[in-house]
Formats: sequence, C-alpha cells, structure tokens
Amino acid sequence: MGYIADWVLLVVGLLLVAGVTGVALLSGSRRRRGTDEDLTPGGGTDVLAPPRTDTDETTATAPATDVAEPEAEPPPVPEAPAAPTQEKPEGAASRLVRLRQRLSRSQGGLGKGLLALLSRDRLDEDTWEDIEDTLLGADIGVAPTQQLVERLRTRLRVEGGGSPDVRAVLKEELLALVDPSMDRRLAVTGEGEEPGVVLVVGVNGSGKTTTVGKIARLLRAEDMSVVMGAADTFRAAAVEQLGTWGERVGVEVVRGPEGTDPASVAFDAVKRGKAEGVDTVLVDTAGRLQNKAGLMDELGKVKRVIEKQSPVTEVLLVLDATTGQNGMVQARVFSEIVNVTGIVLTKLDGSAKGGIVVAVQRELGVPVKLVGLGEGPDDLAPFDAEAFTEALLG
Ligand SMILES: Nc1nc2c(ncn2[C@@H]2O[C@H](COP(=O)(O)OP(=O)(O)O)[C@@H](O)[C@H]2O)c(=O)[nH]1
Ligand SMILES: [Mg+2]
Repeated sequence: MGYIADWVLLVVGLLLVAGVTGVALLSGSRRRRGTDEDLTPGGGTDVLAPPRTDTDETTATAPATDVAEPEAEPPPVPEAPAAPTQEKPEGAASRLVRLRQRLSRSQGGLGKGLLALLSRDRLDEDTWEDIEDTLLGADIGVAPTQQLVERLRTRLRVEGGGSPDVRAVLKEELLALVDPSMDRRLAVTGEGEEPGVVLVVGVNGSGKTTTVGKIARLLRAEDMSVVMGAADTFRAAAVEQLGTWGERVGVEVVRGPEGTDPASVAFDAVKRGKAEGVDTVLVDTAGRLQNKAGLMDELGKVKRVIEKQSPVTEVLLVLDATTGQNGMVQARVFSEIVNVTGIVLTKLDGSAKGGIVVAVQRELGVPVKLVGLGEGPDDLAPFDAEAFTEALLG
C-alpha cells in the first residue's frame, strides 16, 4: 500500500511541476510578445497618442461586467458654450509686475545657487567648476559660461581685497550677458498708411498660436486695431484655436478652408488689414519641421506673397524654453529659412533654464523680445533685461 501511495504522490507532484512550468512559459511568451508588439511600427503610434485622460483610465480599468451593464446612464449633454463676451486685456504695466514674480519663482534658483557658491570663503578650483556646471545646467551655453566665469574670477580677485559685493558683481555680469543694449521693441506698425505685419514662425507646439493670440491682446490693451491671419491651414483645430482668441478681444480672424494654401490666407489677411486701415496684421503659420526644404518653400512663399501688399515688419521666432539644445537646433533652422527679427521665448514658467535667453541671442544675433510665462491669456510680457537679471538672482 505504502508503495502505491508513493507513486500517487510522485505522479501528482510531477503534474504540479509541469503545470506551473507551463503557466510560467506561457506568461513569459506573452510578455515577450508584448515587447515585440511594442517594437512593431503599428505599436509606435502610441508615442504620438495624446496623454491619457481620466476617462480613458476609467474605461481601461473598468471590469468587463460594468461595460456589459445594460442600463448605463447616458453621458451628460455638454453645456452649450456661452456666447463670447468681449474682454478687456490686462495692460502692459500690471502684467509686468505680476509676471516678474512668476519669473523669479521659475528662474530664481540659478542666481541663488551661484551666489551661494561665490560666497564661499575660498573660491577653489572645485568651486569654480561647480559654478560652471550650474551655468551650463541653466542652458546659458558653453562660450558665454566660460566668458562669465573668466570675468567673475578676475573681478572677484581684483576687487576681493575687502569683501566684494558678490551679488552686485554677479548681477552686473549677468546683465552684460543678457545685453541690455539690444533693441527689443516690436515693429508692430508700418510706414504711413501701411499696417505693421508680424509673421510668427516656429515648430509645432512651441506656442505660436497662443503667442499670436496673446500679442493681439497686448495690442488691444493699447487700443491698437488688429487683424489676424490663420495661415496654419493644415489643421482645422489650429484655425479654430485662433478664432477663439480673436472672438474674446473682438479681433477679426481671416481664414480659409482646411488645406488652403497658407500663402493665400496670409495674403488675404494683409489685404483685409490694409482695407480696414488697421495698425497691425498678425500672421500665424504652421511649423512642420520634417522637411526643411518644404518648410523653406512654404514660409518663403508666405513672406513673398504678403510683401506684394505690405512689407513684413517683424518676423518672430517662437521657441519653447523647455526644449534646451533641441530648441537651439530648431532656432538655427528657422533663422536660415526666414530673416528672424525677434525671439519669443515661451514656457519660461515651466523651466528653470532661462539661460537659453543668452544662448539663443548669441546664436542668432537677434534679441528676445517677448517671454511667455503661462497659459493664461495675458501671460506674455515684453522682455526686459534688467528685470530678467533681477529675477535670476531671486
Ligand atoms: N506654460 C506655458 N504654456 C504655454 C505657453 N505658451 C504656450 N503654451 C502652451 O503650449 C501649447 C502649444 O501651444 P500652441 O500655441 O498651440 O503651439 P503652436 O503649435 O506653436 O501653435 C498649448 O497648450 C499652450 O497653452 C507659456 O508661455 N507657458
Ligand atoms: Mg498653432
């Protein structure tokens, strides 16, 4: 009997081991298959998919029984959008005060870090290296970093007899790098009866449309008259987006059907602006960078066609401050395509890397004229070298 029982145990044991191994192999192969799928071209589209919303999350995790439930409540009927009411945009003075605080919140770390290092009792080589790293980390760029470190070394050595005012020295040197002598005025008016024409360029997602809308508000706050041209005709959503900005401040948006030639929309917008005798025409563009030659053709044509009506008075390159070196590469490409006259640095509220102001000005030889400091409609301010340097120092 004992013999048979042993056999039974052995067989049961073997079956169990086989079962467990089988499950393990199965899940292993499933996992492997999952990985393979992620690498197929089809799987790659996930990267482009918009971030999951809460609704997606709920659907994905909801147990199957919930989905099958027959009496699901009908989704609530969305409220009809309220009729647009005209807004009075915030004036330049008040937004400067408000946005300065935001600027020091995002950028203040750089100056504080530098001051702490420079205030050490002994400025040894390790400390200078830390200072260099701090500057590079803020995207100031290699050449300006070396220049600044040289200047600080010399000045703190020479003036270091007593106790030098480190903050004052640092502020002076940072200000010199940001270059307060650059002309940062926006050319938003034309000669005589001509309107000013502002062409806004940059890669998709950098904040062009938002910036065009914000500039319209800035001008409306000064009681200037504006027409906008929605020359990003590739996505209906982009045209809609600009339309909304226009409605809120009573600015006409010239548009064409989806897929229209961007140059023809730009042409119509300037024509309209001229006919109405407005001060400024703002032209939004598309910024697909997959193909430099195509982009060059397109933007070149937009500019040429506009200039059959009126000269372009300002070409603003919109740059996302959070994109670092990548953004610098884009900036270079655009500056080869069009004659950029000013830079708008957006999303400075979401990045501590304000040093890119210095880097991009150096690279393009063109001043930063405006900075975007949030998604709010009036979160755009004229760039002021002095205020920016103060913000860096916290
Ligand atoms: N935080 C922040 N977000 C911004 C700023 N400027 C634009 N954005 C956001 O960036 C996204 C892309 O902007 P959009 O104007 O559509 O970019 P476009 O593709 O270049 O026209 C939008 O979600 C904007 O709200 C800014 O200064 N700060
Ligand atoms: Mg856009």
